[in-house]
Amino acid sequence: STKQKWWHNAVVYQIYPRSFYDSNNDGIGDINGIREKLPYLEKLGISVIWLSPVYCSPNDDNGYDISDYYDISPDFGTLNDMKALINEAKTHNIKIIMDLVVNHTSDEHKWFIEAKSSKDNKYRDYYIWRSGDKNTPPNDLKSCFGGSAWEYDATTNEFYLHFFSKKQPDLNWKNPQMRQDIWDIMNYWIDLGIGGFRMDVIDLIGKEVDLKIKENGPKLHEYIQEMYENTLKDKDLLTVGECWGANPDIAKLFSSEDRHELSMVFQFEHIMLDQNGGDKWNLKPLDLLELKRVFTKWQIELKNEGWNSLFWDNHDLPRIVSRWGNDKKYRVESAKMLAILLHGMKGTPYIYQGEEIGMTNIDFNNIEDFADIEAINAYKEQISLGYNEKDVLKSLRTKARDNARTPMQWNDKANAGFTKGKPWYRVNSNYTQINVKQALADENSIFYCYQKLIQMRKENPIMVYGDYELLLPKDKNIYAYKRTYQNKTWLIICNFYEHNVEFSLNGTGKILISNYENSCTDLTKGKLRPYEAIIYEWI
Ligand code: TEU
Ligand code: CA
Repeated sequence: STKQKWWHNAVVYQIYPRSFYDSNNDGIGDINGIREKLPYLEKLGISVIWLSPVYCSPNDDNGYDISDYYDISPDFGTLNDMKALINEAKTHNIKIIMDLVVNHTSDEHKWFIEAKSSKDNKYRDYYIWRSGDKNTPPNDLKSCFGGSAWEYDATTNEFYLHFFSKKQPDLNWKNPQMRQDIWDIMNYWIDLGIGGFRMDVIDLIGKEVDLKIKENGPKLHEYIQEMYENTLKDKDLLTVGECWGANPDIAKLFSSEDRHELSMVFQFEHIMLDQNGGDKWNLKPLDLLELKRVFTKWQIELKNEGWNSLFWDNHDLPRIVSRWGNDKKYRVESAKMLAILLHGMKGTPYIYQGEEIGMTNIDFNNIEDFADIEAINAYKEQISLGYNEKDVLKSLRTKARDNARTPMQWNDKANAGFTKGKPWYRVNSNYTQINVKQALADENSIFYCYQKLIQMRKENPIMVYGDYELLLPKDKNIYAYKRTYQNKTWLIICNFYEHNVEFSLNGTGKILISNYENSCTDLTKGKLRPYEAIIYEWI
């Protein structure tokens, strides 16, 4: 029943440009570095690059604080480099989607500089101001990066809102002129030939601060529909909204075709399963039954309406092989298992740079090893609340965003071949074993598993459109599901842990992909080795 779209069988690859590849040896990855690696990405088979922000930015939050949406940060190159990237990528059958960060700007953006200068400046209302006594914020809304969401500004004796750092003031989406300026930015990039947008924390733009509503505010969908009318309409772009507060009903509001909003959203329910409550630093072990429940809910709920995105990793999350795989004894097996488990589902898969070679979390010994504002603020806050430093460092090591942001490991030479200069951030010391050169030379590498999964998706409508059904729902070790389409059935079966397990289904399986040699084909007496994962055609 779904109308087919080009992005239904696409696989997206996320690039965090600062850490991808440095072409001029200043230690910072850049746009020309991405251009050099386009043949590598074409070989992997991806159709889309989601490029984390490359706009001008003072880098309080590594580019998620934008000071000019129309130009490129000198760290990354020039606007001409960017135009060349967009056009060159097309010759490799790759579209570029830009990160659209418009919940907030940098405090160094000209709108904010104007807004701050006086209460009657014409940009004042582009941001959210409230009066209050210098030492008493207007209310107790909190910033995601710790502390109050309100910052006192002495020039005009008022507070402004910032849901992230105080250098990221929130825009006031109630202002129609502000919204028009955002549509102009979007149309500028659309006209330069990009393939779409990833929209940063887009579910925050309908906030009602006096009611303390952050996510999913009353006017959110009205704004998105207005955006569609003014920018996306008739353009056939891929749009994906980052929505930490999404449940399936909300995702359908965003992604049902007849509502004219977005292609899909990123939901984070699975990502929050190894934490207690809303606090990512409060660790708890993953329960596989919960993971099965959450994924299955999303697969079923968006079966006929809306569209799923599928991801384990991004620049805000620890490395999946270290998180829910086994990055020691079974790194290769478990990385492939996680790939097969996710890519077998219905939706558009996203791969985060380095995931395709099984890059791992990094060792952090003390707080000086962290670079990210979120980690540094969380450390200060938790220490000041009296938490034990050992415990604080343990949760940072497990969850810090820095895990994802170490330089891409290209080869076993100095700095993993990322730069000949001094890398802006630490290289993981395991680069001599884990790197692209090694992966390309080994026909059994994680890379070729991803390559094959991407190819299978292009060739098999069942992988794109087949119905999903969970099997063995009570099994605590195995994640198994089937896909059915027209007269075909596929079985995807994964051992999530490091012990051998057995299962009993029926019939015979023809192996389409497996992370082991000689996987069993008699499904009445099934056996799986540590982290074994197989996609079968089910006969
Ligand atoms: O992330 C939104 C967001 O809520 C994250 O800060 C999240 O809470 C945290 O990373 C989980 O650990 C987006 C971007 O992806 C992130 O990089 C930015 O820092 C943030 O927005 C602000 O733009
Ligand atoms: Ca550089």
